[in-house]
Amino acid sequence: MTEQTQRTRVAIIGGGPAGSLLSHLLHRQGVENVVLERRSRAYVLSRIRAGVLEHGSVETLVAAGLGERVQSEGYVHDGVFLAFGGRRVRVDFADLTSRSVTIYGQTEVQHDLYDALDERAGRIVFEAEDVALHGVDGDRPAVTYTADGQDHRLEAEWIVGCDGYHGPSRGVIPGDVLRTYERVYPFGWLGILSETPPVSEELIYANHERGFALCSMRNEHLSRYYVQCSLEDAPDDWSDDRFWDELTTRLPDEVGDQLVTGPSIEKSIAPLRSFVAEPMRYGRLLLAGDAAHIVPPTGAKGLNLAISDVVYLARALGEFAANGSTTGLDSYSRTALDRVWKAVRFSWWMTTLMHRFPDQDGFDRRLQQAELSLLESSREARASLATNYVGLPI
Ligand code: RFL
Ligand code: PHB
Repeated sequence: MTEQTQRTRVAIIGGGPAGSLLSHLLHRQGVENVVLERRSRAYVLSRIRAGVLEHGSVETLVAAGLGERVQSEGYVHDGVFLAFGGRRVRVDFADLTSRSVTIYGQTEVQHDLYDALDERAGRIVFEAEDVALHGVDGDRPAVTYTADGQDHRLEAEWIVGCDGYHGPSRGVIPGDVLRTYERVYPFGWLGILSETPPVSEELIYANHERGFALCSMRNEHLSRYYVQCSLEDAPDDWSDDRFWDELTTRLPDEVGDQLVTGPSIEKSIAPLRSFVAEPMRYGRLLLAGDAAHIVPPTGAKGLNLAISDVVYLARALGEFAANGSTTGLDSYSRTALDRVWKAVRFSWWMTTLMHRFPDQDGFDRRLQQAELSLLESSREARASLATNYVGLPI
């Protein structure tokens, strides 16, 4: 079979939020690019994931001409609640930071990105199989793949790995260069989506002796709830009734009493992990989003980090395309990792504060209670949480 060879400036592996936003931002600067996505469009659009956009993520989408739906259909939230010991503390983002977050599902962000790609007839290859990277340590890197039964070779100036945690990009960085840092948490999150009105207008993060719970939403008719569960559990172990009972138990009575239950329309379990790969550039390969780092969902940072990585990268690649300067590309890894590690710290801290750990003793439990009590009494403690939650500057 003959191989089809094509050239582009930037080859992007992975058409999730990181890859498709990067493609869009490059296109706006006139930088030609091609996205290779392993899955079908319908599959990518059906993945239920993140729900909270930081202030800076919304600004990025708006500045990129992608703001129409997020601004009209997203829900601006000026605070969240922390629940513990049968009571609730509100962290008032508007008062503490003059900023807010927006509830707008990752699925919707992905829809907007694919629609924008269609409009400008951008190049994305869905169901690209056997993607492999070549020559990233030289100046003529290439990606080979199979699509529609045909072998292809895509030559580029730069390759960007936006292929998530399991993608092939990170693996081409030699073992003596790549450093990884990891923490695996001894529990998972069981999440459900249900066509019921959310129990609270704002998110509630609950610390309870039976484990963590989170009340979130997608809109006024669609709720997203999570409970901490064992890693040995399967979604089938959790009937809807068992889920609602457990959630109600873990919430303060005044909230549990208001909970409207109904059949789940999606139910899944996600493990929790912190992971960072350094550096985020090797030769002509750049990594962005989950390909380089994973955070537990407790701080709602995963999608937002993918967006900030891509903002830095689009700037740096735009500069290279305009005048051949590698200044931004040379500092990309350092700049991105500085922000990544702050989000890793915040997500780890929120996770540690809010969950029940299997080996936790009385001392650990008292520390959690002291920290929650501090958040209740100290404006400065709440301000620190709020500053990180609404998002550090990009
Ligand atoms: P994605 O979204 O994983 O996209 C990577 C894309 O690369 C494709 N790919 C390949 N393409 C070509 N060839 C290959 N060999 C490939 N291998 C993989 C994949 O099909 C996919 O389309 O990474 P990206 O773009 O960096 O975006 C990151 C976010 O998706 C991620 O950080 C968040 O969704 C994380 N996350 C959550 N974040 C939150 O802020 N709040 C949440 O509630 C939340 N829930 C979640 C999550 C991530 C989950 N994953 C990854 C299992 C729940 C889950 C289940
Ligand atoms: C969600 O709505 O899916 C969600 C919200 C906040 C989080 C994690 C997930 O911290």
